[in-house]
Amino acid sequence: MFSSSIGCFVFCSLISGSHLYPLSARVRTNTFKEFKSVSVKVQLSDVGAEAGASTASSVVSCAIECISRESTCYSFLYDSTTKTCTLGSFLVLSENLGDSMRGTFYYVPGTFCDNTQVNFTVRSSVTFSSCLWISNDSLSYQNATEKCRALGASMYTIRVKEKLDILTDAAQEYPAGLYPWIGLDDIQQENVFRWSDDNSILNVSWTIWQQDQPNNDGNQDCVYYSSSHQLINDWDCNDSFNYVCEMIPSFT
Ligand SMILES: [Ca+2]
Ligand SMILES: [Ca+2]
Repeated sequence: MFSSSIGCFVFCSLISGSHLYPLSARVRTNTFKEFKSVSVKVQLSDVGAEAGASTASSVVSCAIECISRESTCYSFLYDSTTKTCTLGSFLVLSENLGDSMRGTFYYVPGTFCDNTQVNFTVRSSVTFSSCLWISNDSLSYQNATEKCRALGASMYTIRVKEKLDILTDAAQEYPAGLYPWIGLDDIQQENVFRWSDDNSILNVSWTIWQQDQPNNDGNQDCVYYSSSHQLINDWDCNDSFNYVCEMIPSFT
Protein backbone atom coordinates (compact mmCIF):
# COMPACT_ATOMS: atom_id res chain seq x y z
CA MET A 1 0.00 0.00 0.00
CA PHE A 2 3.01 2.26 0.37
CA SER A 3 4.53 1.15 -2.89
CA SER A 4 4.98 4.52 -4.51
CA SER A 5 3.99 6.98 -1.83
CA ILE A 6 6.19 6.02 1.06
CA GLY A 7 8.84 8.59 0.32
CA CYS A 8 6.33 11.39 0.20
CA PHE A 9 4.70 10.05 3.28
CA VAL A 10 7.96 10.06 5.15
CA PHE A 11 9.08 13.37 3.77
CA CYS A 12 5.79 15.06 4.50
CA SER A 13 5.79 13.65 8.00
CA LEU A 14 9.23 14.98 8.58
CA ILE A 15 8.43 18.40 7.22
CA SER A 16 5.66 18.83 9.72
CA GLY A 17 7.74 17.28 12.46
CA SER A 18 10.81 18.41 14.28
CA HIS A 19 14.42 18.39 13.12
CA LEU A 20 15.07 14.95 14.49
CA TYR A 21 15.97 13.59 11.08
CA PRO A 22 18.46 15.69 9.17
CA LEU A 23 18.08 14.73 5.54
CA SER A 24 20.57 15.03 2.76
CA ALA A 25 19.50 17.01 -0.26
CA ARG A 26 19.63 13.93 -2.41
CA VAL A 27 17.28 11.87 -0.28
CA ARG A 28 14.94 14.80 0.12
CA THR A 29 14.31 14.87 -3.58
CA ASN A 30 13.65 11.16 -3.91
CA THR A 31 10.99 8.76 -2.85
CA PHE A 32 11.28 5.12 -2.00
CA LYS A 33 9.88 2.67 -4.48
CA GLU A 34 8.97 -0.94 -3.94
CA PHE A 35 11.11 -3.49 -5.67
CA LYS A 36 8.81 -5.99 -7.29
CA SER A 37 9.99 -9.07 -5.54
CA VAL A 38 9.79 -10.54 -2.10
CA SER A 39 12.85 -12.68 -2.73
CA VAL A 40 15.39 -10.33 -1.35
CA LYS A 41 18.45 -11.04 0.65
CA VAL A 42 20.74 -8.56 2.30
CA GLN A 43 24.21 -8.66 0.96
CA LEU A 44 26.86 -6.46 2.46
CA SER A 45 28.01 -4.17 -0.25
CA ASP A 46 31.22 -5.00 -2.01
CA VAL A 47 31.95 -1.31 -2.07
CA GLY A 48 32.18 -1.22 1.68
CA ALA A 49 28.95 0.44 2.70
CA GLU A 50 27.21 -0.37 5.90
CA ALA A 51 24.13 -2.49 6.43
CA GLY A 52 22.30 -3.46 9.57
CA ALA A 53 19.02 -4.76 10.96
CA SER A 54 16.75 -3.46 13.68
CA THR A 55 13.10 -3.55 14.70
CA ALA A 56 10.66 -1.04 13.27
CA SER A 57 6.97 -0.86 14.01
CA SER A 58 6.07 -0.09 10.42
CA VAL A 59 7.52 0.25 6.98
CA VAL A 60 7.38 4.01 7.41
CA SER A 61 9.47 3.81 10.57
CA CYS A 62 11.93 1.71 8.66
CA ALA A 63 12.07 4.32 5.90
CA ILE A 64 12.64 7.06 8.46
CA GLU A 65 15.51 5.12 9.91
CA CYS A 66 16.95 4.72 6.44
CA ILE A 67 16.84 8.37 5.46
CA SER A 68 18.04 9.49 8.87
CA ARG A 69 21.36 8.00 7.88
CA GLU A 70 21.59 10.73 5.33
CA SER A 71 23.69 9.81 2.35
CA THR A 72 24.47 6.23 3.23
CA CYS A 73 21.06 4.60 2.95
CA TYR A 74 19.32 4.28 -0.38
CA SER A 75 17.39 1.11 0.25
CA PHE A 76 15.92 -1.04 2.94
CA LEU A 77 14.16 -4.31 3.46
CA TYR A 78 11.11 -4.48 5.69
CA ASP A 79 9.55 -7.68 6.94
CA SER A 80 6.09 -6.80 8.21
CA THR A 81 5.71 -10.19 9.90
CA THR A 82 8.78 -9.96 12.09
CA LYS A 83 8.91 -6.14 11.93
CA THR A 84 12.50 -6.38 10.91
CA CYS A 85 13.97 -3.33 9.27
CA THR A 86 17.19 -3.99 7.41
CA LEU A 87 19.03 -1.01 6.04
CA GLY A 88 21.38 -1.66 3.23
CA SER A 89 23.22 0.01 0.49
CA PHE A 90 23.08 -3.05 -1.67
CA LEU A 91 20.19 -5.42 -1.22
CA VAL A 92 20.05 -8.20 -3.74
CA LEU A 93 17.81 -10.93 -4.97
CA SER A 94 18.49 -14.39 -3.72
CA GLU A 95 17.03 -17.74 -4.63
CA ASN A 96 17.65 -19.45 -1.30
CA LEU A 97 16.47 -17.35 1.57
CA GLY A 98 16.47 -17.73 5.26
CA ASP A 99 13.18 -16.63 6.78
CA SER A 100 14.86 -13.71 8.51
CA MET A 101 15.66 -12.16 5.20
CA ARG A 102 12.20 -12.17 3.71
CA GLY A 103 10.39 -8.94 3.24
CA THR A 104 9.70 -6.18 0.83
CA PHE A 105 12.53 -4.23 -0.68
CA TYR A 106 12.35 -0.47 -1.09
CA TYR A 107 14.88 1.65 -2.89
CA VAL A 108 15.41 5.16 -4.11
CA PRO A 109 14.74 5.19 -7.87
CA GLY A 110 17.90 5.62 -9.83
CA THR A 111 19.95 3.80 -7.25
CA PHE A 112 18.88 0.25 -7.88
CA CYS A 113 18.27 -1.38 -11.24
CA ASP A 114 16.24 1.49 -12.56
CA ASN A 115 17.18 3.12 -15.79
CA THR A 116 15.02 4.56 -18.51
CA GLN A 117 17.60 4.46 -21.28
CA VAL A 118 18.51 0.79 -21.51
CA ASN A 119 17.08 -2.34 -20.03
CA PHE A 120 19.01 -2.99 -16.83
CA THR A 121 17.87 -6.20 -15.23
CA VAL A 122 18.59 -8.13 -12.09
CA ARG A 123 20.56 -11.26 -12.76
CA SER A 124 21.20 -13.81 -10.06
CA SER A 125 23.54 -16.60 -9.20
CA VAL A 126 22.39 -18.96 -6.49
CA THR A 127 23.31 -16.60 -3.69
CA PHE A 128 23.89 -13.22 -5.25
CA SER A 129 22.26 -10.84 -7.65
CA SER A 130 23.33 -7.83 -9.59
CA CYS A 131 21.62 -5.13 -11.56
CA LEU A 132 23.32 -5.09 -14.90
CA TRP A 133 23.02 -4.50 -18.60
CA ILE A 134 24.96 -6.35 -21.29
CA SER A 135 25.37 -4.21 -24.37
CA ASN A 136 24.53 -5.28 -27.89
CA ASP A 137 27.09 -2.97 -29.41
CA SER A 138 30.86 -3.19 -29.29
CA LEU A 139 33.12 -0.39 -28.10
CA SER A 140 36.70 0.19 -27.03
CA TYR A 141 37.33 -0.12 -23.30
CA GLN A 142 37.42 3.62 -22.81
CA ASN A 143 34.27 4.25 -24.80
CA ALA A 144 32.51 1.41 -23.00
CA THR A 145 33.50 2.93 -19.67
CA GLU A 146 32.12 6.29 -20.73
CA LYS A 147 28.91 4.71 -22.03
CA CYS A 148 28.29 3.01 -18.68
CA ARG A 149 28.90 6.30 -16.88
CA ALA A 150 26.51 8.08 -19.19
CA LEU A 151 23.88 5.58 -18.09
CA GLY A 152 24.55 6.38 -14.45
CA ALA A 153 26.27 3.04 -14.05
CA SER A 154 29.78 1.69 -14.01
CA MET A 155 31.54 -1.18 -15.69
CA TYR A 156 30.80 -4.52 -14.11
CA THR A 157 33.11 -5.65 -11.33
CA ILE A 158 33.74 -9.18 -10.08
CA ARG A 159 34.94 -8.82 -6.52
CA VAL A 160 33.02 -11.90 -5.45
CA LYS A 161 32.93 -15.19 -7.31
CA GLU A 162 29.15 -15.07 -7.41
CA LYS A 163 29.39 -12.24 -9.92
CA LEU A 164 31.54 -14.38 -12.17
CA ASP A 165 28.81 -17.00 -11.94
CA ILE A 166 26.25 -14.38 -12.97
CA LEU A 167 28.11 -13.70 -16.21
CA THR A 168 28.58 -17.38 -16.85
CA ASP A 169 24.88 -17.86 -16.42
CA ALA A 170 24.06 -14.91 -18.68
CA ALA A 171 26.36 -16.30 -21.35
CA GLN A 172 23.99 -19.21 -21.87
CA GLU A 173 21.76 -16.77 -23.72
CA TYR A 174 24.60 -16.11 -26.18
CA PRO A 175 25.11 -19.27 -28.28
CA ALA A 176 28.02 -17.66 -30.14
CA GLY A 177 29.71 -16.77 -26.86
CA LEU A 178 29.94 -13.69 -24.70
CA TYR A 179 33.17 -11.70 -24.43
CA PRO A 180 32.40 -8.38 -22.81
CA TRP A 181 34.69 -5.82 -21.22
CA ILE A 182 34.46 -5.66 -17.47
CA GLY A 183 35.67 -2.76 -15.32
CA LEU A 184 39.19 -3.95 -14.66
CA ASP A 185 42.47 -2.70 -16.10
CA ASP A 186 46.16 -2.13 -15.45
CA ILE A 187 46.35 1.12 -17.39
CA GLN A 188 47.72 3.02 -14.39
CA GLN A 189 50.54 0.63 -13.60
CA GLU A 190 51.51 -2.48 -15.50
CA ASN A 191 50.35 -5.69 -13.84
CA VAL A 192 48.53 -3.87 -11.05
CA PHE A 193 44.90 -4.44 -11.97
CA ARG A 194 42.36 -2.04 -10.57
CA TRP A 195 38.56 -2.03 -10.58
CA SER A 196 37.46 0.93 -12.61
CA ASP A 197 34.58 1.96 -10.34
CA ASP A 198 36.71 2.94 -7.34
CA ASN A 199 40.28 2.31 -8.47
CA SER A 200 40.79 -0.40 -5.83
CA ILE A 201 43.29 -3.14 -6.56
CA LEU A 202 42.14 -6.59 -7.69
CA ASN A 203 42.31 -8.89 -4.68
CA VAL A 204 40.61 -12.26 -4.99
CA SER A 205 41.61 -15.60 -3.52
CA TRP A 206 39.83 -17.71 -6.11
CA THR A 207 40.59 -18.34 -9.77
CA ILE A 208 39.49 -15.41 -11.90
CA TRP A 209 42.11 -15.40 -14.70
CA GLN A 210 42.27 -17.79 -17.60
CA GLN A 211 45.30 -20.02 -17.56
CA ASP A 212 48.53 -18.11 -18.31
CA GLN A 213 46.73 -14.77 -18.01
CA PRO A 214 47.22 -11.91 -17.60
CA ASN A 215 50.07 -12.03 -20.13
CA ASN A 216 50.12 -8.42 -21.38
CA ASP A 217 50.73 -9.85 -24.85
CA GLY A 218 51.50 -6.88 -27.10
CA ASN A 219 50.63 -4.50 -24.25
CA GLN A 220 47.21 -5.57 -22.96
CA ASP A 221 45.84 -3.35 -20.23
CA CYS A 222 42.10 -4.02 -20.27
CA VAL A 223 40.09 -7.06 -19.32
CA TYR A 224 37.21 -8.99 -20.80
CA TYR A 225 35.20 -11.94 -19.59
CA SER A 226 35.38 -15.04 -21.77
CA SER A 227 32.36 -17.31 -21.79
CA SER A 228 34.38 -20.10 -23.38
CA HIS A 229 36.72 -20.13 -20.38
CA GLN A 230 34.26 -18.70 -17.85
CA LEU A 231 37.20 -16.61 -16.65
CA ILE A 232 38.83 -13.31 -17.55
CA ASN A 233 41.70 -12.29 -19.85
CA ASP A 234 43.65 -9.09 -20.41
CA TRP A 235 43.40 -7.63 -23.91
CA ASP A 236 44.16 -4.59 -26.07
CA CYS A 237 42.02 -1.71 -24.79
CA ASN A 238 41.52 -0.38 -28.31
CA ASP A 239 39.75 -3.47 -29.55
CA SER A 240 35.97 -3.42 -29.51
CA PHE A 241 33.89 -5.76 -27.42
CA ASN A 242 30.47 -5.86 -25.89
CA TYR A 243 30.52 -4.53 -22.35
CA VAL A 244 28.67 -4.92 -19.10
CA CYS A 245 27.35 -1.96 -17.14
CA GLU A 246 26.26 -2.36 -13.56
CA MET A 247 23.99 -0.22 -11.45
CA ILE A 248 25.15 0.16 -7.85
CA PRO A 249 23.95 2.75 -5.37
CA SER A 250 26.40 5.58 -5.07
CA PHE A 251 27.73 6.83 -1.76
CA THR A 252 28.54 10.47 -1.81
CA1 LIG B 1 49.02 -4.83 -18.98
CA1 LIG C 1 45.92 -11.69 -22.36
